[in-house]
Amino acid sequence: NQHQSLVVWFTGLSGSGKSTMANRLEKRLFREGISTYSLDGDNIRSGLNKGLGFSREDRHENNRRIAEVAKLFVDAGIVTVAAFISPLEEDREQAKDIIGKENFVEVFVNTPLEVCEERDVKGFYEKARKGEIKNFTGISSPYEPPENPDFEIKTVEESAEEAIERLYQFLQQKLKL
Ligand code: GGZ
Repeated sequence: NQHQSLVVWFTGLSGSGKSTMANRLEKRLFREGISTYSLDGDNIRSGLNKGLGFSREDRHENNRRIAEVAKLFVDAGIVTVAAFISPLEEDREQAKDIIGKENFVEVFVNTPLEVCEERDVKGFYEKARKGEIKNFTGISSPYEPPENPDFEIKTVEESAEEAIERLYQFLQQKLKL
């Protein structure tokens, strides 16, 4: 089962649906017998990047280390799924440079701020509005939408199932399946 290894790099606001999409993509790839590994806040910010916060510098360093780790996984032949806000174009460009553009797929999970804030699954937006969380992306810290993402998912317009099927079809060529 020889295929190209790739990093599928999801970017989007907090609560946009990055983790849901990442999980579903992993399941879809598993069905094809493709080994994947997921990098997310749960396994990166709690360990390797413990101690990094949400200042511009810390986010930059967070994103840089994630890209370096993703590169190692790609070297090992694993399809790597990264789900981080990665709010700055410059930092996503750096990730692409570190990983190599031929192995990097940028997926924009495009959910409007109003929708993320309305859903407010974790209550973070409310806290951010009250000033209880500082530098919160979309509220008190910038999010730069990708200008030319490789792939875009508009979660208000299509179901997760449809989006992932479409993404899988798109990745098939890249994976040289
Ligand atoms: C944004 C924050 C913040 C601030 C805590 N700003 O929805 P979540 O909870 O589960 O995902 C968010 C996560 C963002 O971490 P990332 O490593 O993806 O961010 S970045 O790429 O910008 O470095 C959110 C939680 O951490 N969180 N404080 N101030 N999100």
